[in-house]
Amino acid sequence: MTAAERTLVLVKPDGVRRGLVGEVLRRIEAKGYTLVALDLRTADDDLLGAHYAEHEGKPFYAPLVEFMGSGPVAAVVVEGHRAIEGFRSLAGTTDPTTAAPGTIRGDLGRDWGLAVTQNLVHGSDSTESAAREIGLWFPELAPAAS
Ligand code: RTP
Ligand code: MG
Repeated sequence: MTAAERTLVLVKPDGVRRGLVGEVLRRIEAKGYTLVALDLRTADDDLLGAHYAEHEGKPFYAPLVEFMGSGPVAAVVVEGHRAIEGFRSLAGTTDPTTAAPGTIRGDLGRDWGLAVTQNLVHGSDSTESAAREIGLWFPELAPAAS
């Protein structure tokens, strides 16, 4: 028996502006995962810098941080067996133009000709990044130090 996992999902500012929070949550719940935390907030540069530290120095970093701070995001902690991999599969690949139909990005996203790839959602990509990201966005959920 494997342990249930938690992953951090963000509905990015483009998804919130387009009124797609409910649609994203519907897909997560319909898949059978559980929502364990949910918060709508506009992230500051400190939080976004920590969240996207792995991308610092890349050409898309500055426009990405600017975009992600341009309005509220819905931050969600999602739980279930293999939820990290499962949500990445629901989200589809990074580029919404070529993401498979049936996925969130493939069904609902497109290229708007903007400076940064606006692709509606974020999902943690490993157990390590999920723990790190949940600690950043929901410090009250961080596991107690042993
Ligand atoms: P995410 O972290 O948002 O779940 O997306 P991801 O794993 O599919 O993509 P990642 O490589 O981690 O990149 C983070 C976000 O940066 C923007 N991006 N733009 N070449 C580009 O213009 C480019 N590459 C990445 C996207 O918003 C991507 O989701
Ligand atoms: Mg990523």
